[in-house]
Amino acid sequence: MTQATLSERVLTGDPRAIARAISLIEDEAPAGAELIRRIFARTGRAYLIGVTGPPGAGKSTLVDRMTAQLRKAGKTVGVVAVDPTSPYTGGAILRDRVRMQAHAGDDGVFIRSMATRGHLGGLARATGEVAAVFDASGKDLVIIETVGVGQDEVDIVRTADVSIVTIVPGAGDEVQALKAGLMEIADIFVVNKADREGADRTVSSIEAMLSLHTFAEGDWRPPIMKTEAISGRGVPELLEMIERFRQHTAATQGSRRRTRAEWRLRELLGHRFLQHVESQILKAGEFEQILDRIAKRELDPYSAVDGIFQRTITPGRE
Ligand SMILES: Nc1nc2c(ncn2[C@@H]2O[C@H](COP(=O)(O)OP(=O)(O)O)[C@@H](O)[C@H]2O)c(=O)[nH]1
Ligand SMILES: [Mg+2]
Repeated sequence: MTQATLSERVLTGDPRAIARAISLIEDEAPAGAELIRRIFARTGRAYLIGVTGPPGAGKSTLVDRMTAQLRKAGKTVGVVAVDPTSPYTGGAILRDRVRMQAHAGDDGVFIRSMATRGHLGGLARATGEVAAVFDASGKDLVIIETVGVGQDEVDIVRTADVSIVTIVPGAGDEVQALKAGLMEIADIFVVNKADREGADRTVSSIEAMLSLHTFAEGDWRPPIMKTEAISGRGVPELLEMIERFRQHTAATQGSRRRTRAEWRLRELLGHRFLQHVESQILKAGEFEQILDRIAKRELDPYSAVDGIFQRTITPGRE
């Protein structure tokens, strides 16, 4: 498949072309960047839903239910699931195979798990690009599932059009964790596994946290929804709430997308610069030598960066 035909086929929604495109992105192949260039003008139509929360909260189950419900309403959906913390990556991928099976033969759904290969910054970038592929391929909605642990995952979700934070009953720790950061990114809270004891208590503790925050008139106050992803209970209400949020933020969606563009631009630029430094400026092994000197306190990191930066902007200088 040539680049031109690949991008054209992605734009028609061809699942095989989408799969190929995602592999190029995952491999960080130059062809992946070229593909993004070709499809970029056709992105920006899909609505991006970020779903985050601790491992085991039921995010994947919930996303499946949401997908099924959206399909019933005639919407097309792309799902990208990222779980870098899972020691069972093999298992996660296996589960996602099962998830894909459930939608086999339906071109209106595409589900993809992202492998991590150890670098999270790259993962955040790749997730955004996979979302762009789904978007360009004509999917109405793109759901991004990530484990809410690190800054990168939080960044991924923060830049979605709507961010959903999932939590499970009896999770005192998780509510603590929410305070530490997830709290500020939630547009909608979901207490999943509402069939379990303590769901109302969890709702109350989130409510208590929210009450510490003052919302100006007209501000969106994050609602707290209860769901049972296993049975699907509460999922239609959640989708309705997403729609309400979408309407509420219609006027500000542009600035949110601009923030997303800014974040991606900065990230890409930083990545490109670092790549250039590592491959063109530093000699083989020099990065490690600098690290060693910093570790031994012979060199401070600011001076190290100054030196490298000078060499980068004035090539030929040692
Ligand atoms: N009791 C109960 N279990 C659930 C519910 N939703 C998901 N689970 C189970 O929780 C486990 C983790 O679900 P999964 O979707 O993989 O969680 P993720 O790690 O957040 O993606 C699985 O065994 C699910 O069957 C629910 O509403 N109630
Ligand atoms: Mg999952």
